[in-house]
Amino acid sequence: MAEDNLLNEIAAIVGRARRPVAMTGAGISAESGIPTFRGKDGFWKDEDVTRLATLEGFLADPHKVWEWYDWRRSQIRQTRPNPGHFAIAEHERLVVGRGGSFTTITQNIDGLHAMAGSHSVVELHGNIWYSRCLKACTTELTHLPSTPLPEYPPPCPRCGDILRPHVVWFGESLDPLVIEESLRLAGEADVMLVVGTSSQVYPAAGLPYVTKRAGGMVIEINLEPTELTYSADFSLHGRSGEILPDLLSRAREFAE
Ligand code: BV8
Repeated sequence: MAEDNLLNEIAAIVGRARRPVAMTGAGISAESGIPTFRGKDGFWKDEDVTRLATLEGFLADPHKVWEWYDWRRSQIRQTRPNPGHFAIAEHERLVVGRGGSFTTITQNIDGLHAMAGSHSVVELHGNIWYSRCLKACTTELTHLPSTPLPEYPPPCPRCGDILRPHVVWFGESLDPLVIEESLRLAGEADVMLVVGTSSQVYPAAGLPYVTKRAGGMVIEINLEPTELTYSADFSLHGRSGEILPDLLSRAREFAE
């Protein structure tokens, strides 16, 4: 764990920030028991998940891809937010209560930030509890809260064709409005906390550089160095479920 005076130096910066943003990845949910994308977790039934998480992979075998997503849904269903999620939600309340703004931009599709009480959340890559008609017979989303699903792939309740998970797959563009909002937030942020992401997947991985170019500070929290570490103003190595509660409670001492 970083020594006290470094943590206090960072806490002072975070505590004084009026427009902080948190940008999170799979690592913040790892301590809730949800596997990350890389490393040993990057496979499901010996399938490379980055091949499954593509439109081509889905069209090739909608049943198998839905089986994978529903397995992940069943995993997520058994999890709860961890102290890292709660610390971010608490800090949002503190900053907003002082007249500032705080948004969590997440790459995760598990919904745990909202479950922990975060109100302002931008889900860059969608949400595993929602689906939409593959043929786009409507723009309406279908909420599928229960798991396991009765059948794979689930039918569209409107046209009877098949539903797809409401997530962004590799090779698919993000919702332009979501990109616009996340770029605006990153450009206005005085501090960006980048938590639990390997910083490999774009355009999400580009957001910290937007903050830096606009004069904001980037603080990385990760178990290990990443592609962002060199450019970050500070990099704290350790578990987000331990670092975030400590750092953000110290930040409250410096809040103006
Ligand atoms: C796009 C949702 C424009 C689905 C995800 C070739 C062809 C097509 C596209 C590309 C291409 N080459 C590059 C691209 C762009 C591509 C990309 O960036 N690829 C990478 C791999 C090079 N991006 C895209 O395709 C994006 N769209 O660019 O559109 C376009 C269109 C067509 C053609 C070109 C461009 C869409 C990307 C979105 C993909 N969807 N998820 C689902 O979840 O099923 S991505 C998925 O992986 C996550 O959402 C996340 O974004 C991403 C990375 O995962 P991380 O969150 O970082 O997690 P990871 O496992 O990697 O790392 C965990 C980290 O946590 C580690 O650093 C670890 O140390 C740390 N950690 C672990 N435990 C803890 C911890 N830290 C702290 N505490 C702990 N306890």
